Amino acid sequence: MRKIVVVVCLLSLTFAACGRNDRPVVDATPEPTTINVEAAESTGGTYKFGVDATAVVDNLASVVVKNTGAEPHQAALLKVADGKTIDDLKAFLGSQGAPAGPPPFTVGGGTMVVDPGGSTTVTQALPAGTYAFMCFVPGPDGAPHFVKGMFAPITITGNSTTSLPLPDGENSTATEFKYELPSLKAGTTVLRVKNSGQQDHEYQLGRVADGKTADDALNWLKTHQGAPPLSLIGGSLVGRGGGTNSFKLNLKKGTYVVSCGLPDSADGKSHLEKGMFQSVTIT
Ligand SMILES: [Cu+2]
Repeated sequence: MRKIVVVVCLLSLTFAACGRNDRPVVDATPEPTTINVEAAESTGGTYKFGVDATAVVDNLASVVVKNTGAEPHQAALLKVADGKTIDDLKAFLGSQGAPAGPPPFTVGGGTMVVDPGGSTTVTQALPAGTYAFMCFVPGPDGAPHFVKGMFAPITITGNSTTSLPLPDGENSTATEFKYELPSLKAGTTVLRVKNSGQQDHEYQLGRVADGKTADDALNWLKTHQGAPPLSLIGGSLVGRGGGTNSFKLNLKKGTYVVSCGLPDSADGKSHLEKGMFQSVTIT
């Protein structure tokens, strides 16, 4: 069989057209494995992820989140710390007040919030370990969706590298307490986001509604009062210590914003309050 493949490659006079198995091993770039996550409410006030979790080859994954529900959802990824379990993670998240000891998890990436009917994809390294997809969006009663069932463990085998090659694209960074954005144009763009700070950060993207401004979006993100003047279009969660991931955007003319709502590790104030918000106008 291999002989036939090689002959076809030679005949086509372009090795690029052949599958990756035919390339020399030194040039092998892993193709991300797709993990589809469907997020929706179901009957009886429960919230569910449908995770199509096949084995992740080469520890590089594209997490594709489709929101088929009626509320905004995300699929953040928390990675259970070495020596800890999913039950330790649940116990920590369910404890009241300040839990004792260090958190039994690190931020493993995943997506930020996408509005109903929307979809967002994050491509990232997934080092071997136990993870949980979680949605932190509050429901009508204020409790986060993960408490109501939007919590899906996933085990990744393989190696533990975090330095896998991501798709080519424009680089952007998140740090305390600001973003650096490349110049962006209308059309399809791949953003590669790196956390160069000391704390975990969100890279929540929103598109400001026509007739509204970036200030309107900032005020709403701080207060959540009234109808949202922006649509939430996804983005990624990037862990401290160099967390990196990438996602594809289809930008149209208009104003977009990126923001982080995580609490500061020192004083508990939201990173948004500390200035972690930036707008960009696409012309
Ligand atoms: Cu932040």
